[in-house]
Amino acid sequence: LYPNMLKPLDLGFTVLKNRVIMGSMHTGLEEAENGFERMAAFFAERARGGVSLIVTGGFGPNIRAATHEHTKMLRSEEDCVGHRIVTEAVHAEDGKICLQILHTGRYAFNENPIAPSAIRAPINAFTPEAASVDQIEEQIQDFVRTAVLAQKAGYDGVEIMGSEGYFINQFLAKRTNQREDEWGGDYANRMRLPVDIVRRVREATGENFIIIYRLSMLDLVEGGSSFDEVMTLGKAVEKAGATIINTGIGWHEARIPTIATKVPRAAFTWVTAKFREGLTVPVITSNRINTPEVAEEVLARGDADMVSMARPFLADSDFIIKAAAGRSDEINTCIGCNQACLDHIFSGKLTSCLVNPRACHETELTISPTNARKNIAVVGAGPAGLAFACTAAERGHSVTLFDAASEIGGQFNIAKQVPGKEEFNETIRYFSKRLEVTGVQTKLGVKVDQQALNEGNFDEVALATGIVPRMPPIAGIDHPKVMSYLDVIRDGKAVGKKVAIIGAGGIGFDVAEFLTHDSDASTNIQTFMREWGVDMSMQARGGIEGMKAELGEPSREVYLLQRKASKVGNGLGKTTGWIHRTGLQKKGVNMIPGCEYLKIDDAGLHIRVGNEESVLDVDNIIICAGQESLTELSEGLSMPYHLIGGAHLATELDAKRAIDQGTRVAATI
Ligand code: FMN
Repeated sequence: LYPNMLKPLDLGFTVLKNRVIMGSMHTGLEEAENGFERMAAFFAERARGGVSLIVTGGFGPNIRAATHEHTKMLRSEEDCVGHRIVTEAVHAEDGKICLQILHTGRYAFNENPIAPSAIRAPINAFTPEAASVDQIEEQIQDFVRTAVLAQKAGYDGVEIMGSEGYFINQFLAKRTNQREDEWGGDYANRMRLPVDIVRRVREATGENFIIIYRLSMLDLVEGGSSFDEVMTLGKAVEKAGATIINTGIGWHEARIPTIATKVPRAAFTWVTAKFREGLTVPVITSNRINTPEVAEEVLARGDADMVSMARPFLADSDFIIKAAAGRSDEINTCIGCNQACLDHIFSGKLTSCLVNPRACHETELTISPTNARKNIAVVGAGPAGLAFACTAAERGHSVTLFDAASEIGGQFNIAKQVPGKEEFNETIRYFSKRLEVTGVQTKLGVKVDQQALNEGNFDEVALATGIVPRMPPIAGIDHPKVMSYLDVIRDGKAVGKKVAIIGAGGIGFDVAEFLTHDSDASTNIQTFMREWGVDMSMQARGGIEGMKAELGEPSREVYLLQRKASKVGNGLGKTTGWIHRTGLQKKGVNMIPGCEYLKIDDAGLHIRVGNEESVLDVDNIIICAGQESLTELSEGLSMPYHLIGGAHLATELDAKRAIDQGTRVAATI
């Protein structure tokens, strides 16, 4: 099974037990109360699950270099005490762990960032100070000090973060480095900083310490590195003493998706493959590798020596042991949604995972065997009902799951049909296997009523009956042109060439995507790169300079309307909203905020925006104006019940809340 993925890698002074590292993620546990204990539990669970090497989230080498002013650091012998809790916990599980040193440079969210030149980043409000020569020396010393302390704290190595547009990357690229001294100008000067850092960290930590250098192989910004420069840097970093080189793709300010669910699996391993040809140290590839099959394929093809998976280890800590035991179908697969990980981090919340609410909550959300076995009915096999049923059954309860539909998944069956959301299939696959493993009795195609529940000898009931789409009170809403999103996506009803969508929340965006999408960009790497204007021949600087995005003519004319006056798509995910907006804009979708719906008739949809009235002469009007909870079963039940998921709250369809709530309620009954 997976011979390439599970093959050990001998680094000379130490052996990694397989070819998978858990990629760096700053989760917010670093700064949380009892953060070290919680990080220890989080990482130890992953080490127990078989990953060969873990990289921590980024830690700043000094306060100006850290992401925030309150970011945790490793600056003194005293700080080692906390870190030792983490390293000891990982070692106790036969794992290895490296500390990532991340200097944010001009990306720091504090008032006085420091960078090669005083050029503000488009994604930051603060303009950095250009570092003096002495200050550059101090930054290097701080990298070295952090590495030495990491070694003292028991880490097996460090990862030096040189990609994603952070400090080191800022020195490398002309875009951000306009210095005229020995740290700027030609490439030999611009790459002096990373090479010096690696060399001096190696000198200070000795031979038997892992140094991973995360190298930006494709900047995806104008004025980024050329591929020749990337190769030159790779060779220099290797010579300076790096043990392993890891792949970084895209600066944070880049406007090309690199990790969202729309990005095809393993979309960027061709870059690492090209890079690897010129090097001798092991090379790691990264981004959107989320199943053992994909990891194996990437390694078998020789694209890299190792793969990094970050979010897949939020989704499932036991990824490796399940794969090794031939139980890949039990893996909870990362769907690349970013809704509970990256979106949380960028809004100051603790990371978790939409498909696994225990991620980063290991000490707080425990699922332990029950000592009072109950007979439980769950009505509705959508995300909330599935999470509840499996968790309750895993704890030892006797669980029967009913759904009127002939398949499990609820609204996930709608989501999975939206182009770019194919990954939702994996969540349904995971749950169908987990129902089997945990022994839930599943009764599909069965519509239960109160009587059946009351007579069924159940101690408790979980009502996860979901929602119905809300029909807004617009004159003419019964017109044959009008459809609900379920008509369109679930039932595949024919839709005309000119369409108005009422409601621009997540579902409105999904429907617009569904109606305008006619390529395989979310599964075909070549199409994806063509549509986003990425050069696969390695000629363009930064991978994009001078490139044009190539898209076919849109197949439909679509209006995406909302009542609110704010920007259309404002409520979408913090780290993915721009991708959805840009994608639809490229397809010519007209987004109209502040829209009042007057009436619907044969002429189309009559609207008023400000004082202007107009008629959109559309063939169809699709309603995505929210939904209402289905709760009628709750009346007249003779036993305690729990309302979960959309049946509990229907404001927006929210799988993250549904799975979290289903799991938490089931963990406590
Ligand atoms: N990469 C870093 O190099 N340093 C970080 O501190 C870091 N923090 C992250 C935090 C979160 C919540 C996530 C989701 C990603 C973070 N990353 C960070 C990027 C990941 O290392 C990785 O490159 C990215 O998630 C793509 O890989 P994946 O598809 O396997 O998740």
